[in-house]
Amino acid sequence: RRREPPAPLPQWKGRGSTAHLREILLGRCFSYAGLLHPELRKDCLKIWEAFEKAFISKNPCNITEEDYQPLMALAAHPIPCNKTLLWSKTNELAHQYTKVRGDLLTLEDTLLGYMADGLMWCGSPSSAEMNYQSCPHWRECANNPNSIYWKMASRIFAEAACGVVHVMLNGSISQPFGNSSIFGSVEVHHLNPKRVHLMKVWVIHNLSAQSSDSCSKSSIKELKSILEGRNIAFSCKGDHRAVQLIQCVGNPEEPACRAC
Ligand code: N1C
Repeated sequence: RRREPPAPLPQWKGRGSTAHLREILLGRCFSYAGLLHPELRKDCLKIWEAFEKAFISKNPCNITEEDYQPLMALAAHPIPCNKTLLWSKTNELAHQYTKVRGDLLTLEDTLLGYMADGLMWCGSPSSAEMNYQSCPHWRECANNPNSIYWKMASRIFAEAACGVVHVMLNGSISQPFGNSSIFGSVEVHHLNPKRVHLMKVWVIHNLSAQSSDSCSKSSIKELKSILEGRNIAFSCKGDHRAVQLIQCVGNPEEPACRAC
């Protein structure tokens, strides 16, 4: 009797699930929740099962926040007031800053961000396996497992913020505040004005670019007006010395670094 060959997995344009995803995610969970923050008392096996259940055997273009609800509930933990650092298009620098200074926390310094940082994952309706070959690129479909995860984790992170919130934006691109970025479309709109009274914006430049007056750029003014419309005060700084010193560690010969 002839057996049907397994149905081929769909070919998407994005990179496939990260090899050894289970081991990496579990390892990161044990490292964050077991070693770094044992007081959180998280059950990492349960967290992995909830993670997997969100997208396994499902159409990777049809993922909803509901799929991730159980995971987000299991992994949630408190974040202290005045410690939130948001960012957009400054991924590396923002994380270097929190590592060096230790006074602010990004989403990657929470369990949900720490576990998933840099990883890719998706499944397919015809199989109980992960698709290691390819996953939908966000341009193919917005409701893919990765995009929904970051959107939802970012929303929860913003909702939990209180006191003063910081954001690091990239002043070397034409729109430091982009209203289709996760920062511009999700986080800004989910800060709770009853708990967050001020957003401090840092606009960072490439060392080689002469720093123009970035805080007066129209893109930053748009952010100011959205925040003030939501009753959250706004302040902006075009050059932050501690951040520039971090940039200078990597490029000590830059003219901008000579006076450091
Ligand atoms: O779309 P963005 O930036 O504005 O998203 C950044 C914003 C931060 O404030 C974070 O709190 O949203 C949160 N966030 C992450 O923490 C994160 N880690 C990794 C959003 N996205 C994150 N990623 C991946 O980077 C994810 O794949 C997402 O699509 C990109 C967004 O980066 P961006 O455009 O520079």
